[in-house]
Amino acid sequence: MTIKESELILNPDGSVYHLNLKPENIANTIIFVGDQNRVDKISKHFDSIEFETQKREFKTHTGYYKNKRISVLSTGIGPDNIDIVLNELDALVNINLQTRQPKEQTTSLNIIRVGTSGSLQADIPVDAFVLSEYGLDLNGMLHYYVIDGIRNLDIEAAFIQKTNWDSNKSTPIVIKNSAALEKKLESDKTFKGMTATAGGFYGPQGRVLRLPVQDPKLNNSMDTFDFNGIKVTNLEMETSAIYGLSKLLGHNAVSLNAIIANRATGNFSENPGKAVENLIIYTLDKIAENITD
Ligand code: R1P
Repeated sequence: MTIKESELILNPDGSVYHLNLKPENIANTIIFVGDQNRVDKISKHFDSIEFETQKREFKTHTGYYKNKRISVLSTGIGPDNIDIVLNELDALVNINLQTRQPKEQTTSLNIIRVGTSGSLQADIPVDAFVLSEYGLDLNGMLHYYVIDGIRNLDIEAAFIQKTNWDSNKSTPIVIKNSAALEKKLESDKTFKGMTATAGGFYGPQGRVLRLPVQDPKLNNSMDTFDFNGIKVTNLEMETSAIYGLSKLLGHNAVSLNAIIANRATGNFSENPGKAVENLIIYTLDKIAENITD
């Protein structure tokens, strides 16, 4: 199968369209951040930087941290951007960009999100780290793919029943992280649970400014959801999309979030920058210690 120019768009220099990257520009282990300014906050810890580029919100630095080659890439906000980022990164490793043929031998990337998020549980305080065992997709992007093999229908059904989920909204999807990568990133510092991924910041996360929301009780029914001990720990905008597309494409993904707000208690971190910095150093050291590729 030759992939047409209209489907896999390349720039005149041969790089993939949105990310501006060529295969040699990325490491096997890639840190995703939302905010493009967070890329420098990570690469400032590198011993050396070999490559830098940016197009729109997609900024990439590749370099070495303690002899480990790592890329850090900003995805911008939301699951729609994750669709672009995962498909273009996968093309870099699993499609021959000259012949436009998928490769027979595929490569698995290690993808680690270092994000910020709001906690839904009173006992997961601001400044804590959450490692998402599951992504709970509330935004619907993944429904455009064939996802039957990656769903967790029992948890989804329980969530739909508990929240009395309105069928006009996209059906929730639950996707597991990479257990192997989780082992390499976890510690007694990481809270674990299910991260809900919304397709917006205000209404889709239950924030009311001037517009009423379809279900004002949603956050409350989410924070009391419990499926055999699996609780919805936090709410953000990327994790389920990363987990879903990574699983479908054969990559390993884990999402770590610094909790900067607690929606249950109403608290906000006094120093969110410090919370993110702590998570950055934690993640870089875990990668250097435990990921060999
Ligand atoms: C919203 O302010 C953004 O912050 C969170 C959300 O997921 C969303 O992208 O994550 P990042 O700080 O990684 O962008």
